[in-house]
Amino acid sequence: MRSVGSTLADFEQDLISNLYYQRGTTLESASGSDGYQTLALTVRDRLVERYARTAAAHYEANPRFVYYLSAEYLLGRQLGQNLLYTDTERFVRPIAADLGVTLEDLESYDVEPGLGNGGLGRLAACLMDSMATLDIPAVGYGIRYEFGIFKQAFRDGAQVERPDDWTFYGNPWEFPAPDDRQVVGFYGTTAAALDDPTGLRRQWTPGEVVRGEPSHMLVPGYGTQTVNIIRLWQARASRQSFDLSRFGAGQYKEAVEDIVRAENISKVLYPDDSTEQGRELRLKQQYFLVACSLRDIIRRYRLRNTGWDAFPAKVVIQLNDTHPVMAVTELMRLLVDEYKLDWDLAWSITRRTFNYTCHTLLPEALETWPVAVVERLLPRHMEIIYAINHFFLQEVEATYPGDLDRLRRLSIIQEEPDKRVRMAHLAVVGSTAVNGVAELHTRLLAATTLRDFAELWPQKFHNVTNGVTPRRFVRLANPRLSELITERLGDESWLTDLDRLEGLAGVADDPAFLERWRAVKRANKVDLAAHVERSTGVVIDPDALCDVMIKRFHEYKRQHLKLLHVIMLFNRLREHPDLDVVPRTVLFGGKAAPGYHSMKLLLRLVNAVAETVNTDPVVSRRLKVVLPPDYNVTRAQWIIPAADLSEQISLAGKEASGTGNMKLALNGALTIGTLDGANIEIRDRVGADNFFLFGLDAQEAADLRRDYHPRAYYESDPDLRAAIDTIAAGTFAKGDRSLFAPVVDSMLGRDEYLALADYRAYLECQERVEHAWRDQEAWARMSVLNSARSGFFSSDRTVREYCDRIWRVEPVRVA
Ligand code: CBF
Repeated sequence: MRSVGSTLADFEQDLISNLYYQRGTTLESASGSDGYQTLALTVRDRLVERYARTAAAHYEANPRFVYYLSAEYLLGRQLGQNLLYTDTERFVRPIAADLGVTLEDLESYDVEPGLGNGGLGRLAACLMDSMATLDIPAVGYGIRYEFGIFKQAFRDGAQVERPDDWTFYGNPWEFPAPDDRQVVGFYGTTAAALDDPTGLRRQWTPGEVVRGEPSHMLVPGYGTQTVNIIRLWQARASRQSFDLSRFGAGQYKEAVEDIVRAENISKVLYPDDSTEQGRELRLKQQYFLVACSLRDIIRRYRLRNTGWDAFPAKVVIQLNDTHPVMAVTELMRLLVDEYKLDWDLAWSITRRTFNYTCHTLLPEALETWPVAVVERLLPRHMEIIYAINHFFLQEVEATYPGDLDRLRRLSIIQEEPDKRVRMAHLAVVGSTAVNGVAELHTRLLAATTLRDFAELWPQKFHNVTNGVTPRRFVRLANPRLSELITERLGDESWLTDLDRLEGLAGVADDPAFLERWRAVKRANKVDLAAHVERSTGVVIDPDALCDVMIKRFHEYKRQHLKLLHVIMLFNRLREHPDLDVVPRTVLFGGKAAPGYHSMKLLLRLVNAVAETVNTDPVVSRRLKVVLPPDYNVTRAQWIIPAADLSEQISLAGKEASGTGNMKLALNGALTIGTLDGANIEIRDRVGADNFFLFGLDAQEAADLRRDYHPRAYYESDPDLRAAIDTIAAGTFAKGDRSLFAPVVDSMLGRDEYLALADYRAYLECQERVEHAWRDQEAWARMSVLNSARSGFFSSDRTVREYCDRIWRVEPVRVA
């Protein structure tokens, strides 16, 4: 086989031949999309070769593999990353220039696969990147949703969701692998297995069968030869599903019914679960993912191993939150029913194979499934859950004899108000290690949400603080800053050893360096201003403080607290047009779940405030508010390098970790934040003087919540009252008092996340921000120190911790 060459001439030659043989066109008639696809294929060829060598090295070494099971991956655009990782960008720029296009033109065709919602999916992508970079043998498993996270648009300020047909023009980065398809069953009946006197082995006859077809995306490591893969499953009907006779009889809809039902499984990311069918479809998706993946894991294991004893030594499966937790029961079913292992041995293998990462503290985010739904969809799995629970509760009873209350609390089955399977409990019972994603989160998990488990098995609980990949979120997102850092540190090794950023601290007092640091930020703000103008029509001032709140819209994250601050500024500037305030651009970015009506209304309010502020001739000179639509990984890469201030203002004790906070700090934004999630660790590292802290801590918040009266804050704080009254008066709704009344009612009536209690402290803290901003050199110094001391938040460090403490895997070098 001809191997790809490494020179410019080889690259050019490959481009021409891919254009010709793969796209079937010529230079003269190629479209922009042909240009992009050709480039992508040419870069991909370079990765394929490395992937082939990786596969061979892994086969040879037969190492312990990490299998990462995740319902979500937010990978971001692939072209820029793969050019960097193959060191071919230097070829492309001159070739593109000769052809009269820019790399940026070509990149605009690169569609990001939106196979996730937010932090959890992006974390999965960062960990996969770091595993490859650290030469860890790993495979990610996920679902190839036909439609990823919806595209957000605004109509009259309200969010409208448009389907994300991300593969419409074809995705050059993935390889279909139909030979590795799997068959998955649902519904049906179970019966006793004749050969099993214990009654623990049974036979399941599914009532419906679908195929899972994989394709894989390549995940290259940076600065190494390893290329791992993420395998994504798409549901297909079995071949017999097309009803030819019905079609012949003109019953076209009925003829394809089975096909449609099967393919719906991987149709969309997170089917709406407000209906019974939606809930069932979501569970079906989850089981589909784990059933396909486990069969594939076993297939891979058996390529080099025989018997089952070595299974936990060769296979470690990380459950990314509760979505893939049905894998615990599926592995038991495979081992006991299909491979005829005895229950105890199967359970010991299962428990030693799985680990579980919990990403939340919100009780409503810990999944539970109605027993009735599980029984119908996965009858055999429900039996297995009952059996696991039975043996587990015996263990509990032996440890705490007679403690019925504890049994009830620990049980995998919730009895009241309705019978449900608690997936987090199943995950903890079926795993060796359980981890939270930031120190506070892990501590609170063990003290509250999973307290009984932490008492029962303290050794199971670990903390692994999240991290982010510096390759995407510094090098690719912020080339100007990367160049300056490299120049200062002497080489690019900081990209794989992020603690080296500490070397910047030595120049944090050097005025010439600070000047250059500020110039980088300003240039990034000019770029951002162009993006913002293009997407919103609003012109923003690159010299204004760029105040950024980018994340999913969720009540606990408290975008409404930020908005109350904006409205206070608006009121002040209207009353005192000459007031000396720091010019600011407040940039929001984020989507609200389609069924999350209160947050959709809040988005609408943000847009309405933006419209009022930006068109006010007096206010808009000092304050701008923008909400560019469709926040995603690509847009994050535009916004983060330009941010001066990072808003991390969730109610303490609610944000598990946050990772946007890390990306922003690494790029030199200063954080204004509460003592929540990883903010605490960021503050510990960057130093209290370089972090704007405000608000209740987790304990104070929990105490206050017991007897909380938001109205009292409203009544005693004139600024707060004025801000809320401005909304209530219909100022942002052309006088309509009813449109945003639910926002006001929610703040005054319930204020679930104590925004009003934190309001005054937040305002005072914003005044400290203003004061600090007025000394631009001091601000730049703080900014440098934020980057310099955030090396800890590299996902390479996160992966190393998983490897050392949980996975116990070793790297395999690829020649
Ligand atoms: O751990 C990664 C992220 O996961 C979430 O986004 C999640 O979906 N549970 C959390 O909300 C974040 O705090 C966390 O950083």
